[in-house]
Amino acid sequence: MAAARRETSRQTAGAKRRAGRAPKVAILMGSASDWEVMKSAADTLDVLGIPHEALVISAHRTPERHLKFVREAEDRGFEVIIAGAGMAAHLAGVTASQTLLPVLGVPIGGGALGGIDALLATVQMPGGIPVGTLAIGRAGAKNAALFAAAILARSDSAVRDRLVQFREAQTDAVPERPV
Ligand code: AIR
Repeated sequence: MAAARRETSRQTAGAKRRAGRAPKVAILMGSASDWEVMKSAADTLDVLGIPHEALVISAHRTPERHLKFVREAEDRGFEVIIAGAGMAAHLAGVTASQTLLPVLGVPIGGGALGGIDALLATVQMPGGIPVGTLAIGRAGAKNAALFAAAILARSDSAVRDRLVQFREAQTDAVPERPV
């Protein structure tokens, strides 16, 4: 039964990939409590029309789920991985250690140290395994999505066009004077 379900979901993933709708960006988060912040990444990818998949995967609490995901990620058609976690945030670094896909880390704020703990855990990677680290919290999640879009735009002119439109709309939305 479980094997049949796995087979069906593999076939569905294959069909989506052929139809060009397979998720290109994975949004990982260490806890469902991170979704409030990481939703900014998903919303931004939606605006840019980039298919994505959000998953709760903890390097500490669900290590086997993590390993399975990261080992299959490239074959499943993901091109960029965004990883958001708080506190002792090892998710982005451990993910980067298991894949050649670009990994963008988002430190989640809150907790006793206000996100500085997650920022340092994410940004202070030893030389050899890179994680592109963004700002703490929602701005970081949004920018991780824009960074992912910029990576995809190198080989996808439709994404590049939508990124240009996004920048233009953003500029137009800034008033010349405070209201
Ligand atoms: N976390 C979960 N597993 C490993 C880590 N570092 C992080 C989550 C979340 C924080 O721990 O990313 O930001 C607190 O999780 P929770 O589930 O207690 O709210």
